[in-house]
Amino acid sequence: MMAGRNEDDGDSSVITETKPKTKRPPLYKVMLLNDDYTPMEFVVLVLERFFGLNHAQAFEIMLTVHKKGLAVVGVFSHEIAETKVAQVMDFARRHQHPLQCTMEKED
Ligand code: TYC
Repeated sequence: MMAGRNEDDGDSSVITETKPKTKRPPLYKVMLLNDDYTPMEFVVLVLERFFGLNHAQAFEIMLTVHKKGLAVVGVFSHEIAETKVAQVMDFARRHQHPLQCTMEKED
């Protein structure tokens, strides 16, 4: 390279900011919905079995759903969230309880 002959003379600069875009996969909230028929103890069992909560945590979240109508019980990748929803819905259906579990993309 010859001295003093750089192509960029600095007169007009084009700044192309490239953000370090590290794309993380979107996360999904898994929610339980309240209903009038599913027994409280069944919901507690679901939370212990499929979401790894201890009895006290499970009871607390069950009560939140009971009082508020719904609650987020966990946040997962799309595939894991789908599996959790399917497991809960299948378990509830097999026990003939109307318990509903849904997922929603996190903002
Ligand atoms: N509301 C139910 C009852 O009184 C209990 C319940 C809690 C049901 C949470 C569903 O997601 C639920 N037996």
